[in-house]
Amino acid sequence: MAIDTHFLTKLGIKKFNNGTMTGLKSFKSENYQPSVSPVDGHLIASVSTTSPREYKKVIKAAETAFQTWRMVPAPKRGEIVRQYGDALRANKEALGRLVSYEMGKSLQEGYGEVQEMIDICDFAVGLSRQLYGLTMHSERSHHRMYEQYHPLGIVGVISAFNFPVAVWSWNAMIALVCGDVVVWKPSEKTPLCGVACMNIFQDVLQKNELPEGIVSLVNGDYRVGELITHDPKVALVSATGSTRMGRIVGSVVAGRFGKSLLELGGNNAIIVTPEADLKVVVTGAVFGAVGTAGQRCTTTRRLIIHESIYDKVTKALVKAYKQIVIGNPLDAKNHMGPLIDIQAVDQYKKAIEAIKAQGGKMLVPGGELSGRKYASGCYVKPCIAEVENHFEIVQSETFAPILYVMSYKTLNEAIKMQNDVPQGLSSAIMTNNMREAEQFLSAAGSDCGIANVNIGTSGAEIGGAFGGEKETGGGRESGSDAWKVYMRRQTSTLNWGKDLPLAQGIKFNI
Ligand code: UN1
Repeated sequence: MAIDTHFLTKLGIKKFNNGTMTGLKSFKSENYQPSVSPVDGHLIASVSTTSPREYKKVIKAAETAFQTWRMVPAPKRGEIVRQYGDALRANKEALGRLVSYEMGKSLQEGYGEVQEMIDICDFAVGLSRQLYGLTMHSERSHHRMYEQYHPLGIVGVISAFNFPVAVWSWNAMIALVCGDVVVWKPSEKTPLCGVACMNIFQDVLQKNELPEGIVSLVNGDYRVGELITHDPKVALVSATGSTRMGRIVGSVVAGRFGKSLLELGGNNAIIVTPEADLKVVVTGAVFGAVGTAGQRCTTTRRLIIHESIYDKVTKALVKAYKQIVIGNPLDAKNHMGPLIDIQAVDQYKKAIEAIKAQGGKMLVPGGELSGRKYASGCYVKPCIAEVENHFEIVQSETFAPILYVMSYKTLNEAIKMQNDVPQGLSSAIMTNNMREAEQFLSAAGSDCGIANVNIGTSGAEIGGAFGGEKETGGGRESGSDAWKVYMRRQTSTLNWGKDLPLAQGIKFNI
């Protein structure tokens, strides 16, 4: 499989040039880390990693940049984000290809990720004029009371391989209009996506004669992440990844009274009622389970199907799975690309073994794909397993295209099953019955951060707050009022009278 990698040059990544270091171009690193494509197994480039000494310099530059950035009026900060959005539009083709090549998702989804970045830029530009606080009526005469939001300082973003550019943007674009500066550690599996985003942003900063420390990149494995989580200079740590990682990040950051925003594992289910449209069910479930090769935190992992339509729905799914074409994700005729690496293939195979050992039955068998087309060793078949919700393997998140199916008798029982997992990110119901839909969305319904009707569990828009409950970590990123996490709230009371009345009617005469 010969892949044209011209897009790398367009993004300022010179092949095999030992990579580009951080937003601070002056640094030279001693250590390099290879980025290998799961698509064809080729080394794309080696990227320099950040040493603890370099990390300190990055933080120093970020601190200095914050002194300037926090005093730039918010709508002017929005203007910088607007320019970044324009630069992304100009680079959508190249960046979308890089996402697809370095991460392995389909080209359509690679473009979709860049579109998600553009959308959040637009959202953030509007937000830059709407960072509203409330005003309150003071109980004291000639007093005015109001609240205002100020930037926090340095925001650390630790992102995962599966959305190598969009999730950083959700955080960074909002943080930037809020007046924060951003230090980003991308996944060590997709560092070039980080380098490319940074090159584009640094161009915008340079054109506007702004300090380069406003956004920077640190690169490396979990040890670089630890530098961020332990650093009291990083006011907010926004981390996306596994529940295991989030548990550590959350407790370390809480231990130093920092703020954290966690977006962790999901175990997302769709309830299919007898009043669902079969076409909507099949499209929603298959895209939800197979899109991004099952490596979204919003991936549909469980289908809870009413017993009266169980055979019909599972038959339709088995038929649809036969149509799925797997291969080079840069080729538009393939629906599904590879998993991220060989370790992920191992996890997938182990999960299938566990399903069988715990009493599950494969309706569509899985397995690793071999042959020249799949020489990277990262391609697998999407599979469907009939299970029970309480199985240990079903209760945990396997980042792979494995869809669990199970049946239910009453909607109460289905909702209980949907909620009966440790995670709480996304959920859906397929029904045309208003009562069923409203019950699912009620306080006695889904316990997840996202609850959809007649839509799959994945593919959320940026305008809503994104995140989930329980082991998903409780954080909210992206739209709605998620911006408030990136700012500190200050309540101010101003006395414009000539006396000093005390609150609560207290008298203190001297
Ligand atoms: C993730 O998998 O971490 O809702 C993010 C979705 C995408 C984002 C997923 N918009 O599926």
